[in-house]
Amino acid sequence: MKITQVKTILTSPNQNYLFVKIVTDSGLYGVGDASLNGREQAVADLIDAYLTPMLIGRDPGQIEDFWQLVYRGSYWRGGNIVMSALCGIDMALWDILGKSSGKPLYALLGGKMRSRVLCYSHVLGGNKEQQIAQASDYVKKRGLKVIRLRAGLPASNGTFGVKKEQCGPVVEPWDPEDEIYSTIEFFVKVREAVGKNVGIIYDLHERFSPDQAIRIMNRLEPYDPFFIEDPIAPDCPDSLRYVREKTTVPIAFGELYKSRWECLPAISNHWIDFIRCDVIRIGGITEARKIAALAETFDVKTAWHGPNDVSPITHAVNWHLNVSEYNFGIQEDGTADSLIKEVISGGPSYQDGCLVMGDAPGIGCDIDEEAAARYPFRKAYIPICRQKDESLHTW
Ligand code: KDG
Ligand code: MG
Repeated sequence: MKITQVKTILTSPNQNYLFVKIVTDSGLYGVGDASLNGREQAVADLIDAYLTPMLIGRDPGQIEDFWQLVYRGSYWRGGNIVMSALCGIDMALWDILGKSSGKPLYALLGGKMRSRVLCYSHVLGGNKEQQIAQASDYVKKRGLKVIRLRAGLPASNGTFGVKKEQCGPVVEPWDPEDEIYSTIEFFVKVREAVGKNVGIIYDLHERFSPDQAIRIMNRLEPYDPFFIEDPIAPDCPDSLRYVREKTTVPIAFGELYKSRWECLPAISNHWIDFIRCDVIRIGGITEARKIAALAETFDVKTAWHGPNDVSPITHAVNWHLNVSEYNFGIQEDGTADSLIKEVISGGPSYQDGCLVMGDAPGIGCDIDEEAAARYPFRKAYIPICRQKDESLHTW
C-alpha cells in the first residue's frame, strides 16, 4: 500500500479545528486531528509545504519510522506546531493500520483492559451561582461522578473568541492574589452542593505562582479534591517539586508538555499523580503510548487532556488509550459543541458517568468534507490575561 494524497482540512464549526486525511492507492484512508487552538493555519502550512511531500509514495504502515523522521530528521526538535502536525499524520496512519487489519485501535495497542472509561465534564455556567447550580445538575440529572471547575472563565465560554475575525488576542483581567480566596470559597460551595461522594477537579490552569498554589491547595485539603490540575506553569520543573513537597492534595499536570522528555522529571520523581498530556501536542498515538508506559513505570496514572477544542477524533483516540492501558486514571470529556458532530462522526458517547465506544476498525471516526466546507475557518487567537498594572499573566 502507498500513500497517494494528504489533505489538510481547516474548519470552524463554532471552534477552529485542523484535520488531516491520508489517502492510499488501496482506497483506504485515515483521519487525524492536528488542531492547535490559536495557531491552526501554521500547522496546516507545515504539513502542506514540508511533510506531505515526504509522505507521498510511502508505505503508511511505517508509523514509527515516519514519527522519528519528523522528530529527529529535521535536526531541530519538536515544538507545538511540529508536534501537532506530526500528531495529525500519526493518527491518520494508525487509523489506516486499524482499517487495513480490520481491528479497532485499542486492539493494536494491546487489547481492552476495561470496557468503560470514567470521565469528568466541565462546569461552565455564566457566573459562580450558575456554575454551582450546573454542578448539582451534572450530578443529579446526568449522573456524573466527577466534575471539573476551572480558574478564570474562557472569553466566550468554550469558543475562545472565534466568533469574529480577530487581529489579536482578547484581553481578560486576572489578578491571582485577588483570586486565591474566591477560588477556595467557590470550591467549598461546590463541595457543599454536590456532597462528599462526587469527585471535584479544580483546573488552576497554570495561573498561580508556587506559593499561591500551595496556599490554595493546603486550604482545599479538608474538602478532598479529586485532583488539582496544573497549579503552576510548567516552565520550571523545580517549582513542581517545591509545590509537591508542601501539600498532600493529588496533582494532575502536563497539558502544555510537548514530549516524553519534558514529562520525565515530573513522572520519575513522582511530583504528580496524573499525567495529562494532550495527545495532539506530544505528536500522537506513537508518543502517547510511550508516555503511558513511562508513567506506569513510576506509578503515575493517566488523565489525557480532552477539552472541546480537540475534536471527537482525539476523544476517540483518548478512549482507545484509556481502555488498553494499565494505569488509566480518568478521562476529561470536554462537552463538544453539537456542530462538530456534523463534521466528524463517531467517537465516544457518554453513559452513566463513563465513556463508551464501539468496535469499528481504526480510530472509529470519519470526516464529512462537505460539512467541513460549510463552516469556513476564521483565524482566531487564544485570549491573554493582564493584571491590574497591565502586565501580562499566563492565561
Ligand atoms: O485551548 C486551550 C484549552 O485546551 C485549555 O484551556 C483547556 O485547560 C484546559 C482543560 O483542562 O481542558
Ligand atoms: Mg487544563
